[in-house]
Amino acid sequence: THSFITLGEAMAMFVAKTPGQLANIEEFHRSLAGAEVNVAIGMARLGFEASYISKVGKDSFGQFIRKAISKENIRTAWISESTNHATGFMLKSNVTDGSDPKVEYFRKNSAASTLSATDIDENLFKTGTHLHLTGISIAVSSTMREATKHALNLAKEQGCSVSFDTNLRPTLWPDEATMIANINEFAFASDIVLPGIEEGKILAGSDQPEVIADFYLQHGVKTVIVKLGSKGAFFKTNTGESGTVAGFPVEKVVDTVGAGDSFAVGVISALLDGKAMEQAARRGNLLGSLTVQVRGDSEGLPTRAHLSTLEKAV
Ligand code: CKP
Ligand code: MG
Repeated sequence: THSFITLGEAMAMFVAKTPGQLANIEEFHRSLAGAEVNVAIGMARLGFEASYISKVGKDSFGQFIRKAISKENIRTAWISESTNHATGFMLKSNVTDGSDPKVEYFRKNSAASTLSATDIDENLFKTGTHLHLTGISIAVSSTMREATKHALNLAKEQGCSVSFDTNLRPTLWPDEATMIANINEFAFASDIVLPGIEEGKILAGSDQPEVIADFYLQHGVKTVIVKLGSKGAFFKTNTGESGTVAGFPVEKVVDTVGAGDSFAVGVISALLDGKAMEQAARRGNLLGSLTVQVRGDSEGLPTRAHLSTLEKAV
């Protein structure tokens, strides 16, 4: 079996029950958030052995995260506990027009932000097949950035493939130039890079999917998939294969957050299943379309049986 590894910060997420400014919301629904844990959930639901490296606080949010993760059959052995830093959380607004919701983070100096390179167990990578990283982990803190770097190096040493979702979060960076330099450094060192078109504009300086892809391919990346939202995705590989895959029609967009993570699950799982690039991009679109139809980040992610039914239908 293929074993999947990821690293990041999981948070309790409070989603507003009603539309309006977060300051005015009285009722929230709690769920789980964190780009990397979202991907781990998707992979575990599809039957992959998934390991998640993280840190939580010695508090109720930490307990909630641990429980939610073990319920998804993700290995929790690499989730450590901080005794003096609290688990981070976030708020998310409720939108009704399909626009991107507002998010507000309460994660500065969080338990996960104290994760460091010494928390990474080398042995995990000896049996690993694939490592997924995102630009959020490297924005959270310098120690988490070092931990991420260490994981990346171990994965490469052990022959694990590496995917990188650029996931730009400007509010977590001191300035745009620092963000671009750091994100691109990690992207260039990865095998598969998954930027959104808006992210590509900032990182590669072009709004043309192919120019964005070429930018990363020229820096040694093997495969680039540019996410085009409802328009689908553009992929290009270093062997010259390229194409655009249309998005899946969605009746009503409820909440766009988490779509990128679901897209990553589709792509990575399909590649580990031995599918061709075009089918991988198609599965990415399919899973992204499921997630935009629910308010949570991972509630829309399918089991293996559900995915098989959906893929037979298209
Ligand atoms: O790029 P996506 O909308 O797929 O990512 C959403 C996640 O980790 C969400 O779970 C949120 O907690 C975050 O990105 C973040 O830290 O912004
Ligand atoms: Mg994203």
